[in-house]
Amino acid sequence: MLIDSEQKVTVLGLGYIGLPTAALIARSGSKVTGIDVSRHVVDTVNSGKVHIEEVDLDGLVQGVVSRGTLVASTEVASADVFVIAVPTPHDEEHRPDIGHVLSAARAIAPKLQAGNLVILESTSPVGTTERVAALLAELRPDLKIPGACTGAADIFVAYCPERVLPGRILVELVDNDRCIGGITPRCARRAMTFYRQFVRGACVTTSARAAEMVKLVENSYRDVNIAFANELSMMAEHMGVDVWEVIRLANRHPRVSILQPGPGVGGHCIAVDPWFLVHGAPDHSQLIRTAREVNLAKTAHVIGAAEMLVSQHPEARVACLGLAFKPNIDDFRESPAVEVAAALARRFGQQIRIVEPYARGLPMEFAGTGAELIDLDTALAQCDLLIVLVDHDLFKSIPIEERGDKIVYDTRGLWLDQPSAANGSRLHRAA
Ligand code: SAJ
Repeated sequence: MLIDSEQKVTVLGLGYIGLPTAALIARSGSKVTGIDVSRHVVDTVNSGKVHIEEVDLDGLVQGVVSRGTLVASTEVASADVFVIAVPTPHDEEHRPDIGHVLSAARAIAPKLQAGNLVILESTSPVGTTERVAALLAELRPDLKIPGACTGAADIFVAYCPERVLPGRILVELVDNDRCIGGITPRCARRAMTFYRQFVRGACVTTSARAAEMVKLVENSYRDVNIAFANELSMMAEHMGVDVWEVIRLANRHPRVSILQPGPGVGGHCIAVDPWFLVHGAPDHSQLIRTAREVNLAKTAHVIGAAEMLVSQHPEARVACLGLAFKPNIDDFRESPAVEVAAALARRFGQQIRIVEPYARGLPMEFAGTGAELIDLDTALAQCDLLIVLVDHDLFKSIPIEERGDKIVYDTRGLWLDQPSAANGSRLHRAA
């Protein structure tokens, strides 16, 4: 990999993507300034520490900060390359909000010089990079901005989505292929040269609009496929069939690969990004919209089934196993497990205990409910009813001897050797 050690890079937004990206670029030799609106985040990074949990990130940040190749600031300074990695939230109606992206563009505009490269990495509705370029053109009429000028532009503007999996961010930032969309082909080529400095995966160029859509399509593809599995699980339960067995057998077909049902889809990407596509083309997105609705309905279905089970066993001590949005991580944002457990806690109060090896305390959703956080050994010793919400390795490893005498509602298909109080043929115990 070719490294330009004189290159100055500014990364705007020091969150789950921005901080690891800034640290990796700094490790590859460039001088990096990480910008964040939060003074706390800036101070934490400048002291060589991290404010987010991610495998190996603490050591990497400590190293690049102590070598002086990464510094954090609340003020944008001039640079050769600007990378925008700020959040793109959505409102109650799931409409995307690109306000932070446009604010970042406004902060960059006064610092821009001919030859600069501006890259948007935030997950964005199709057309956002063009809006960024248009805004820069409006704020800097002295510069020729791509898309808003004839002939060769003075700066380069491109879109390059991240596609990393939480828990593997540092590995995947380097190894995954990157899809790089330029406002013009020249912009894409310039951005590709930048990424090749620290990415080992292939860097493939396209237009900015196509790259924006690629990111949304990847997560929508996964959402639609999880919705298929979740719909099967509700259908199989209704028909008295074990969905896990059906999926396992169907997946023996060489061209079938069904994903796993669960209590719904969590996290801040797969449950959100499909709406960006739906809002971009509302009359042409029936399947993607319906998939979202099926995945939301699955959470409501699990809450209903769990509530019925607990009310059928008023004397039982209940343990909900897991709160994270997926296995083996400490991220509880948009987690269906939190939604289910908190609904039970609100209705049944002290009857509900929570086991979450990755939590130090219960999230605010449980405030005032009387539910208690306990460890796994205590739950196995004291509880009669187990509701499996997350497939943490720790739960997978519980042998049948320690749970065989309990009533189980297994939403993840974790313990296939034990009847479950839902999911079709393993229904006997709740009946
Ligand atoms: N899930 C199921 N059944 C499955 C697989 C997943 O119910 O068979 C659920 C999980 O339990 C979880 C949710 O889906 O609640 C999402 O988990 P995930 O591991 O599928 O994905 P994320 O949200 O951690 O990361 C995704 C990834 N996108 C794709 O796999 C297409 C990642 O590569 C993206 O970078 C990330 O979104 C992002 O930042 O957009």
